[in-house]
Amino acid sequence: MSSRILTRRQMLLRSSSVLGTLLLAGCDRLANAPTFQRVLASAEGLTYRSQRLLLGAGALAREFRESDVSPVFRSNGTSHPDTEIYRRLLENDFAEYRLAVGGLVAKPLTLSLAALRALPSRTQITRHDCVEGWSAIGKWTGVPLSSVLNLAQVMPLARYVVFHCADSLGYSEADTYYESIDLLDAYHPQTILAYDLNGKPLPVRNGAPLRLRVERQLGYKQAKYIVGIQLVASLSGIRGGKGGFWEDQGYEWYAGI
Ligand SMILES: Nc1nc2c(c(=O)[nH]1)N[C@H]1C(S)=C(S)[C@@H](COP(=O)(O)O)O[C@H]1N2
Ligand SMILES: [Mo]
Repeated sequence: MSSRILTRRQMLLRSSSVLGTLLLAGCDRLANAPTFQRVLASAEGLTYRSQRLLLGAGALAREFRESDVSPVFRSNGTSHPDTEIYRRLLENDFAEYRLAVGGLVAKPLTLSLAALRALPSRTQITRHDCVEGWSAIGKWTGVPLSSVLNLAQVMPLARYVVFHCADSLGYSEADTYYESIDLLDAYHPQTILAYDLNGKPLPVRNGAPLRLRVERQLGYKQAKYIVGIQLVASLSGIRGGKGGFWEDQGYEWYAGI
């Protein structure tokens, strides 16, 4: 590469020596090599580690100005959950809503919306990128996930945060949406449990009453309709074992932008 200006993808590829060697060696012969599939399977892990190395664990996603906010923040996936649990919560305008925080924590919590709103908040204007090819800029207000985790006192064995949602995209009501992130993203300053969009309570279509914003990852990681947060040591025991509703269908778990 002669150009001094590297794209981020080139940098990521360069920084992963295994993948770099593979690319230089030419693909035809390698496609038949028995280890090739295994290396491909680990390429996602390489991207994840390379991105962390290059961008740093604490690097911030870009934030925008008020004037950049999209006039309409469209909805994707579930836009109106039709599960029994959600119908009941919506009936009373979320007065009975409680966020349950459990798993590997010393102090399991149940938090009402009032309790969440009473905690120090953070507001950020960020761009949401969906794999289906659309983006939107929104102003999100919520409580940093780190504050909630600190209240619950995360135990040393915990490595991932799992978000359980109230909507089902599957064939049964039990097949609810879920997502997960690691603790690096969980404690990142821009990772918030958002309750407001553009200065108003979240509309149902955008995840009322509480949704995740984890700004360095793609749209499907931004879990809506969160009712439970679970700290775990491994994702293998949860549902399909891949860490999320779409991940269980083959999407990548680390969806870095
Ligand atoms: N609970 C839940 N969260 C979800 C989804 C969903 O269907 N259910 N869809 C995901 C996808 S693919 C995207 S792009 C965003 C869409 O968020 P929006 O509806 O606010 O645009 O939510 C993500 N989080
Ligand atoms: Mo998406």
